[in-house]
Amino acid sequence: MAQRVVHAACPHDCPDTCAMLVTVEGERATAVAGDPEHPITAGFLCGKVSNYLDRVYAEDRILHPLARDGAKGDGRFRQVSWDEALDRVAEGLLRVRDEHGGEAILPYSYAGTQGLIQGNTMSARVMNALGATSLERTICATAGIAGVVGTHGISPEVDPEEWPHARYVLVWGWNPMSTAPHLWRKLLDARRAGARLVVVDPFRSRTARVADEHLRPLPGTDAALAIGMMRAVVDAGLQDEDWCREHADGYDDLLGVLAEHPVERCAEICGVDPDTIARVGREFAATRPSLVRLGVGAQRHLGAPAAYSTIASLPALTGAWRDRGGGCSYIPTATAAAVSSHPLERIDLLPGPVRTVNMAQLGDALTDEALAPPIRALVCWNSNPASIAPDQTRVLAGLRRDDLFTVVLEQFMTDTALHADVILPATTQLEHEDVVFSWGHHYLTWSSPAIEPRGEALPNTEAFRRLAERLGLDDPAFRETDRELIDSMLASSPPVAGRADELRERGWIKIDVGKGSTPHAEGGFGTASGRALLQARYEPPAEVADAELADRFPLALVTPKTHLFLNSTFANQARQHSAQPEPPLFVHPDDAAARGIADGALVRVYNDRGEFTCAAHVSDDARPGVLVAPMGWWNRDYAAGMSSQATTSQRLTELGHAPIFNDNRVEMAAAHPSRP
Ligand SMILES: Nc1nc2c(c(=O)[nH]1)N[C@H]1C(S)=C(S)[C@@H](COP(=O)(O)OP(=O)(O)OC[C@H]3O[C@@H](n4cnc5c(=O)[nH]c(N)nc54)[C@H](O)[C@@H]3O)O[C@H]1N2
Ligand SMILES: Nc1nc2c(c(=O)[nH]1)N[C@H]1C(S)=C(S)[C@@H](COP(=O)(O)OP(=O)(O)OC[C@H]3O[C@@H](n4cnc5c(=O)[nH]c(N)nc54)[C@H](O)[C@@H]3O)O[C@H]1N2
Ligand code: SF4
Ligand SMILES: [Mo]
Repeated sequence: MAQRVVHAACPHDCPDTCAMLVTVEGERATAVAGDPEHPITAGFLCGKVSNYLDRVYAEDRILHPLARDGAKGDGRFRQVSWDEALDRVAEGLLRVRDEHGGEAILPYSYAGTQGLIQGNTMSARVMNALGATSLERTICATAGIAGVVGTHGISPEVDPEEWPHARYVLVWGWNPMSTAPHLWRKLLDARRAGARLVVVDPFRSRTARVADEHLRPLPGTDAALAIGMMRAVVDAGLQDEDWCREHADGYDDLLGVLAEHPVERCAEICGVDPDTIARVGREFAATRPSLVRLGVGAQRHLGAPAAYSTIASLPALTGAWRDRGGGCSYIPTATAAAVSSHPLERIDLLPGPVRTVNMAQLGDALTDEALAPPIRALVCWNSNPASIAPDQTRVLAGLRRDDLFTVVLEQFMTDTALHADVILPATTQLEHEDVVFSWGHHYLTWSSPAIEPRGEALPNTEAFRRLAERLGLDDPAFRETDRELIDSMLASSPPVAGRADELRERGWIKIDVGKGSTPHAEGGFGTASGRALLQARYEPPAEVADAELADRFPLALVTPKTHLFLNSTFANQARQHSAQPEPPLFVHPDDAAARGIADGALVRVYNDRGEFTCAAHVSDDARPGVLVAPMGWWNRDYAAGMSSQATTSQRLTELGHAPIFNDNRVEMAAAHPSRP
């Protein structure tokens, strides 16, 4: 049979944004592989996505519109036609708008696909035209972005293709072996050439396990650790004063703050040995090139914006930006934002100003009786809030409200879809066209449809186009095709304008923002002054540092990512699930012994917000006083039907408005059979 190979892009929320090659025979995709030509993908896909065809062709995919036929959450639906489904959705949304105003409608979406077109384009137009509440989409990395941008401004940062030049790498709150396996290989290249790798993480993650050295601060105390390192740098005279005076502000103030912060005091706060802090600080300053690579994990704390500003100041203080492969990387904001779908959202379609609800406060938004107008309709795509939003007890209580009209566009029957009134079947990446950005490297990737949509599935854009028609929205904006959306986005993005053909033909192009291989050797920072702003501020975590709360809830809980799921995606797929069938809770032997908990025993973990039950893995992979419950499993995998998300908080950081998932106090006890 005739065989062809189609350029696609992994759409999942991962900094690696892999270029995929899809083999198609006749009507059917028969293989997916990483593009061997792509400098980051290097010919392989990760263990989450290498069997992507199992997802596309899964028997339990939602392939037809469904209408609820039972109580919310019990999973009884009946198949309906697209016509009937769209009539119901249009009728439901118009009724809510007429009775309570457009703001009673809440859109809810995140990065289920990172495709710029299937993300939030036609959907945004429809929501804007309805005058729906605006969703603040800051559930992931914005606390850290606020922090590093405060120090070095919008920047391409250190291109991962330059990382192999580094000879000292501080991996800070990042577990790339699981969460960015292709970027990880760039650090392996550096190691092969002799780099030392130091991981900063309370948990012995896969990455920490193979590092040369592992520092284990208490969650949320990273700023204290970084201040201790900077103090040791200055005590040893290893700072790069010339570079700082030429390219940074705040140098003298920084010295003043450091003078008041002896390493020993920092060590007490973060729980890392002072000699180790001082030595690692001096090694970082004395080795060239030296690189700090921040992860997303260390910024889920109340003090994270200040912490990320502080950590980003360490490589500036030591002049690390001078060298190829030296400096600071977190998210290359300059390249990630170079191609933006924001103008496609058409905020001009809004009838007037609307309120904003933060996506991490969905629980409150759905249950707060004082909210005026109340949320009466929820339209959800590219996200699974029943699993990934904090304070699950409140989120589920909201989703179960009988007076809430819920529409979910999905590929699978997630915990969120289970609560829908109407479910619309969504295509996978092989069935629609898109352009995918990266928040880890500097490439933009094209994704062609390889096969026809399965069943009656439709791309998000097409579902919203048809809905617009049902709603009587007749602006030409609601008839633009996906290709027209892509073309206008690329044409209005200067670094890629005129390169659409190249992008489509090769599958990917590198975004060049003109900063070269050492973007800030001579300053040129994205701050207003063009100079870096040196900072050293420790703002304590909300719960971890709360001594009173610690009396009742003596343990800190962190809920990082797990190896074979991507957030809650893939947790329902047979291969991935069978490799990690149960959610583990890592418990240090001392904490287990103090509570009479044996390895493998079921434990109940609780605080004032909620509780969950799962099996204890007693191991010093956990730090004393800190429990680790990787996230992503669906609720049915937990003994009592609630996940670790039942304990997490809806509180937000001040800068960046991000949730503080890893700033969480709990207690645990053996779970008795009578109390599952
Ligand atoms: N396999 C897999 N890959 C993924 C994802 C996934 O779910 N699974 N999710 C994707 C998404 S959306 C994102 S945002 C990225 C996230 O990628 P990462 O940043 O790697 O995410 P996490 O696993 O949440 O956190 C990394 C580490 O930070 C540690 N940590 C927690 N609190 C602190 C702290 O206070 N200080 C320090 N120093 N460390 C701390 C955790 O123990 C964890 O080992 O990964 C993406 N890739
Ligand atoms: N406790 C705790 N909670 C966390 C985190 C944590 O570290 N700890 N991390 C947070 C972070 S960093 C993030 S980014 C969020 C992630 O939160 P979400 O973005 O909600 O992530 P997923 O769980 O992957 O859900 C994405 C959903 O989109 C669907 N989907 C994929 N492609 C398409 C498509 O083309 N169309 C439609 N309609 N649907 C599609 C998938 O089937 C999946 O169900 O979770 C946050 N929650
Ligand atoms: S999830 Fe990440 S590493 Fe895996 S294929 Fe997708 S982009 Fe690549
Ligand atoms: Mo994320």
